[in-house]
Amino acid sequence: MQSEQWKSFLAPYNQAVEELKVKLRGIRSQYELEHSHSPIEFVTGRVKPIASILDKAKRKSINMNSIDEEMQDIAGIRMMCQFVDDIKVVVDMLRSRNDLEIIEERDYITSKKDSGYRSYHLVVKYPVQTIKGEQKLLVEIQIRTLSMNFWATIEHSLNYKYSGKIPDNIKVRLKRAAEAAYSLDEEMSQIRGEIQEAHVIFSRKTDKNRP
Ligand code: 0O2
Repeated sequence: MQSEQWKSFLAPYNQAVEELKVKLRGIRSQYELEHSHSPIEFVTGRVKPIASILDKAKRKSINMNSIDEEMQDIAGIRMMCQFVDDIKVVVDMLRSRNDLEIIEERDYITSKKDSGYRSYHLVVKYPVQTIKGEQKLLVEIQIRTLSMNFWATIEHSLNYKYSGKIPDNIKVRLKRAAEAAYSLDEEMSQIRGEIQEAHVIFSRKTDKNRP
């Protein structure tokens, strides 16, 4: 594809990511208005860079003519939660939405990846309105706790640094770190009530100080 072709191919994916970020961040704002615990801490999104699309297509022998069907994460959304239990709440919330259709679910929390990676992945079909009509696109939504995200971000950078060949001794440490991150999640779940009360008190206090 030439540069102009890439631009028009990726434009609806950009639109999907921007729209979903606004919509999903809106859920958090609604919880904040009600001073109740939001299962969503923050939301990020990105369109896969062209180099990564080409690299993945090569790695997985994906035909460029069917890339929109075969590559499910050209558009990607990440939703970060405080607690492991929040992930299920977010997944249920997404299942009940009528602006997207869930195509596939991958639970890397119950069955973590070999690397130690944990996250809940949903592949959804999301309709974007374009000047040429509606276009339904695949979007991958990754839902994870803050500590799963911390681990994944670090591991992703190391993978990049070592071009996918992380030395064995670091791999072992990363697996240990993944378990430590999961223990942190479990500990936090145990004191969830305390943490939530503190949040409510704190958000009321900051609200009072606002004009
Ligand atoms: P990006 O955008 O740089 O994050 P595959 O891509 O082969 O792993 P598949 O079937 O395409 O697998 O989809 P899957 O399993 O849902 O994983 C795709 C994305 O999940 C990856 O995207 C990562 O974001 C994340 N992921 C999966 N496994 C790991 C892992 O072991 N470590 C980390 N840090 N992230 C992981 P990309 O393609 O890496 O791109």
